[in-house]
Amino acid sequence: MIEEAAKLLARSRFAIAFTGAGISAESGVPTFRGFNGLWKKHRPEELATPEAFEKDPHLVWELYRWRMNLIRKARPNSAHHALAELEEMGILKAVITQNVDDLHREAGTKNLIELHGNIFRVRCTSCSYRENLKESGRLEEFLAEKELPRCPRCGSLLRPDVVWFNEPLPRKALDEAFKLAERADLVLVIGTSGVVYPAAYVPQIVKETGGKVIEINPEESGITPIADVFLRCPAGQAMEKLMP
Ligand code: BJW
Ligand code: ZN
Repeated sequence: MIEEAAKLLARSRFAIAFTGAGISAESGVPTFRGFNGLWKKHRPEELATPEAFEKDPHLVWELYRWRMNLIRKARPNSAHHALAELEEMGILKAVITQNVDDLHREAGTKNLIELHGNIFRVRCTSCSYRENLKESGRLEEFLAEKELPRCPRCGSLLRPDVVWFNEPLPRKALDEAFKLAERADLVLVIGTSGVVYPAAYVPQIVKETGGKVIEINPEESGITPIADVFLRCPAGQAMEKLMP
């Protein structure tokens, strides 16, 4: 199986990667669903919604501050590094991620498309104010604060700049992801349950337009039925073996 996948990768002319929470599991970031899929005992479908935020912004911010704090201490693992290396080698053209954890960027991936936003960015619920807390150097201060975060420009409530259920994905990122999927002759699908749309269309588009699908996941997922090669193992282990 690994040999077959390595052959497909070596022969591909336009490969992309599509990643989910499972690629960061070995970095200590909990996934949303499945084994180890604890999101502080809450279902993402219940709390990752604009309705939950409206009803109880304290609870949602408590959870996001907890996750920000956990994620900022996490380091990219061998799978993130392998993808950055494949890009450097000219084999991989882009990484399309559903993750908000910034670990692909930390690993050095340049052409990164974030479909569900980034946990280190906040934005105002009223005006156009946006801030990347890592870049502004305000992350420590932000995490130490217990009060609801307010917009420095207009005083309204700030929210995480991520995509919750029933919210549209960032237009430019989604268009770009679909275009890349149409062009790709191979997609490496790593660590996603493949049940959240429209993101999950990415590997489907690759398949429908004649490309190959290699899936890496210790469990079967929504993508497994269309996978040409299914590597049933953790991301780090599989990527180390796959590297040319
Ligand atoms: C390992 C591993 C190891 C473990 N190595 N692997 C079409 C059909 C059906 C439904 C819909 C549809 N279109 C839209 C919908 C509705 C909805 C949806 O998809 N619902 C389904 C769940 C039923 N979609 C939406 O609401 C989206 N918005 C939308 O469609 O808007 C339309 C609109 C248009 C115009 C105006 C208004 C609206 C938005 C979806 C947003 C998802 N947001 C979240 C939270 C992000 C913020 C945050 O992180 O805080 O995104 S939810 C959560 O799920 C997160 C993830 O990115 C996403 C996907 O999860 P992922 O990454 O797959 O993680 P897991 O935990 O599910 O899986 C981990 C996998 O790793 C497992 O398989 C493990 O086995 C594996 N694994 N260890 C490799 N070591
Ligand atoms: Zn504002």
